[in-house]
Amino acid sequence: MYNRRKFIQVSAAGASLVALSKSAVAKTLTFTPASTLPIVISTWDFGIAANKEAWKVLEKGGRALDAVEAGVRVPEADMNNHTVGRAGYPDRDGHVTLDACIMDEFGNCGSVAAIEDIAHPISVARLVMEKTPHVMLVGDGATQFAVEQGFKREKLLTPESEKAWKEWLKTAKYSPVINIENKQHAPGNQYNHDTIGMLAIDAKGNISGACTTSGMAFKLHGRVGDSPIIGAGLYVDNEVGGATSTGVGEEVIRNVGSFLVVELMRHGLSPEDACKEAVNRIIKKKPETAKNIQVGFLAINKKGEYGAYAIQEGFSFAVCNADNQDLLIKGKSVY
Ligand code: SD4
Repeated sequence: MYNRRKFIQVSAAGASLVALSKSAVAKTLTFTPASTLPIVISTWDFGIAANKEAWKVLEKGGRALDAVEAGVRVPEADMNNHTVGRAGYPDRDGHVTLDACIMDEFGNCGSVAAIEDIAHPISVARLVMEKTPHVMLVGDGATQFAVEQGFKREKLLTPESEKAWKEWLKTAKYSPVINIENKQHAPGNQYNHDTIGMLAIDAKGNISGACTTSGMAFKLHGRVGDSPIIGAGLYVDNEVGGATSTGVGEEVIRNVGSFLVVELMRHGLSPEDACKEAVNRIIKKKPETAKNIQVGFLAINKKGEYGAYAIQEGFSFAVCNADNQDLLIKGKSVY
């Protein structure tokens, strides 16, 4: 999939002269040129198609919230994407359980976790935000709410996903072993990457974000990753910027990753440096674990400057604005 795309390496355009008044959290600071607004960015190469859908909203002067919802619905519907939405790989018991969250410029947020039988969890998350006094609904309650809101209830396990799961069952030990998914399948491979995290700034300068996934393939039933957790898989502060993550969610949750990235930007770091610092925090806390897993962060600040950083090579992100709707950028990484 990646070979079809021509990656564009972002240059670290010299050292920034910004001096941090707080602690010196990053040794080398990088600078990302400000982009034209509106803008939408998202994780992985399928982010290009998702961004284009979001762009239809943004170019007409629409709201970033509407753009990110429309954008991430594209991979949610994609029958070739086995890590997001309706064609996602199931858990160890053969259930497709989906996680998603959304956040707007006012700090409103909504989330669903381990929802089953509903193809567009991001839209359910938006309705949790807009129509309930809650932030998060999980499992059967989330499905019940979705059905009450008029969503179609349908079995999501596709024949292809079922085949992959049955294949996995041949060798998998049916017992909870830490990170067994990663021992069986290298981090960032086709089983375990491709969560979409999307961040947009509209023409009014307002920021929103969305994140949606089927989580780690063949996870324990009931496992929830970082993607639906506000502050872990996604965080937006309209004064500062937004961040989202992809990869092994447990490590992102432990470090409240996306919130951390936004707070680092608040204290003056560029988006790339903030992502790098969050990645380094994960590595520092669990160096042995981190060597063998993938986590990537993607961030944008209020000016439209963007950046990303990952533990392992192979992370990419898509950028779309008036100048270019097709940009795919190779994320920098520690290893
Ligand atoms: C999770 N973060 O459920 C998600 C999975 C993912 O790239 O992003 N994979 O932990």
